[in-house]
Amino acid sequence: METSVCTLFEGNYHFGVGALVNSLCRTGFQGTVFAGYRGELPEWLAALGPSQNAAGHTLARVTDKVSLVFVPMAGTWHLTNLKAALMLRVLRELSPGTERIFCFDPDIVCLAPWSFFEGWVDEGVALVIDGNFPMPQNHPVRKAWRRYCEPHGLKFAGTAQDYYFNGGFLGITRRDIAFLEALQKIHELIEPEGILSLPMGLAGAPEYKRRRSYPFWLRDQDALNIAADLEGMNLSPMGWEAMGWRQPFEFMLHACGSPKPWATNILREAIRGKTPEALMNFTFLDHFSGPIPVMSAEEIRRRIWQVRIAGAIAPLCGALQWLKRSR
Ligand SMILES: [Mn+2]
Repeated sequence: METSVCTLFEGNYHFGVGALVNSLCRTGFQGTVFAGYRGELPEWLAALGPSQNAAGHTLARVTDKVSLVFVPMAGTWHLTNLKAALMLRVLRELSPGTERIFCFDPDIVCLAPWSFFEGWVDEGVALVIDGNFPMPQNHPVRKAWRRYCEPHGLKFAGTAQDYYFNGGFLGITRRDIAFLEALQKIHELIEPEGILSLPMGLAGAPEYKRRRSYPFWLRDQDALNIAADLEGMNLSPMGWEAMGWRQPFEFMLHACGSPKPWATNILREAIRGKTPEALMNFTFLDHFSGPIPVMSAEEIRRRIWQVRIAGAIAPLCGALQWLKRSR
């Protein structure tokens, strides 16, 4: 059975794409990674001797088992709202033989054996519970989703129970393609809200939309949770451990905070009192080396020292911040 992976990136998130693909190679994944992107292709691509595939997309062979295809993403929607669109396009057009498909944020690395992911998705739509769990069925935000979507024919069944899922990961088999179709339809239903092109946090939107009391504040993640709650969805959820937010750290690591493990401001943030997340930073640095040479060995060593120094000085710098604190 063919398996494909999707991810979406722009700007310096290409570092994360390299780490994600390297992690997939190490877990035993075999297949194609489709990386939707806007802007420049990564500099590290040159080392892989890229070519063009029949569809005219840039193709790189990472190993004899793993290929990487770069798919330019049109339109103005923020890339995070294009996960369903890219996954559907892979299933219907770019890789019609694909039976299992996964979408990972580029700030995720996989640690579990790939056979685990395959078994997981064979049980149903693979999702991971978010830090904002629980969101009870009668939560006012959930109620608002229903009021908004039901007049458009969506039928809520409470499948998602009290869960609230993280938008960084999604896995489905072709059998569950209705999930992706529903997700795409939900994006289209909320498009008139005027928020799908805006960055995380909805900067640029009216003030009342830039807070959780607005039902679509986390637009892509909220859409995912609406889809999960609909009639006929067969979910296969995991808890926080799947994202590496609690032990055991064996499935994925999702570096959802900031600064990202590839950021160059780790020391500056430490001076402001922010301690780098050791597990996230060291694991990503470990995944920058290969098979894709995301960074040189020398650069990785330099960054390991930056994280060490940042971790050592941040508590003291944080303590000094308290002396200036007013509330
Ligand atoms: Mn993320």
